[in-house]
Amino acid sequence: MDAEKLKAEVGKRLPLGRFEHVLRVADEAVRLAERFGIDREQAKTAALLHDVAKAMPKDELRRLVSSEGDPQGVLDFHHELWHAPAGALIAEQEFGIRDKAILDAIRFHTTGRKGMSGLEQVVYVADMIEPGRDFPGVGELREAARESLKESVLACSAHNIRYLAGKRAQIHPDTLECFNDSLL
Ligand code: DGI
Ligand code: FE
Ligand code: FE
Repeated sequence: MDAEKLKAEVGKRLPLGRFEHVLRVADEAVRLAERFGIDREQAKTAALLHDVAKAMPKDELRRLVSSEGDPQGVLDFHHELWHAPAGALIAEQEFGIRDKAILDAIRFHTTGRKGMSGLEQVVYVADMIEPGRDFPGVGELREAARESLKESVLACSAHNIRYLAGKRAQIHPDTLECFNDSLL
């Protein structure tokens, strides 16, 4: 599927505001990919599909994630985490994506994980710093993304953990492992 067709199909599944976020993440992911020597086509495809499951009802997401046995154990955590593995399944089953590297970039875009590939890092960071994001500290995250992908992941991950702890939200092991691993 070419990028224009992919955009149109993703657009059918998302409310306009969310779709616009996806388009900005795709542009940001391509910029980061070019800056850090990651394949731009993989980055674009993964970014366009990263939130493809975001508008699905909770019971549908639960069903999808259960169908593969919930390998990351996200079902015991906040339902915000479910659209990431569900998105990887939709990308594979309904968009015919067979590239495991792209599917993993979708699957781990919310929590991150230890040992992320360059492609996974690009999508994870692009999702947080796309130009429509406006939260305290986003400027520093954008700053880090000018220098180093690894430093960006560390900065984004530290930000997430502070934010989640601040609102007393349960932190998924992959979120913590992403942070710990970025320190190495
Ligand atoms: O889908 P987006 O809104 O573009 O962004 P996202 O997929 O990165 O994150 C969705 C939400 O998930 C965001 O508000 C932060 C939250 N999140 C990330 N890691 C964890 C988490 N929430 C909990 N409870 N635990 C986590 O480990
Ligand atoms: Fe997301
Ligand atoms: Fe997103």
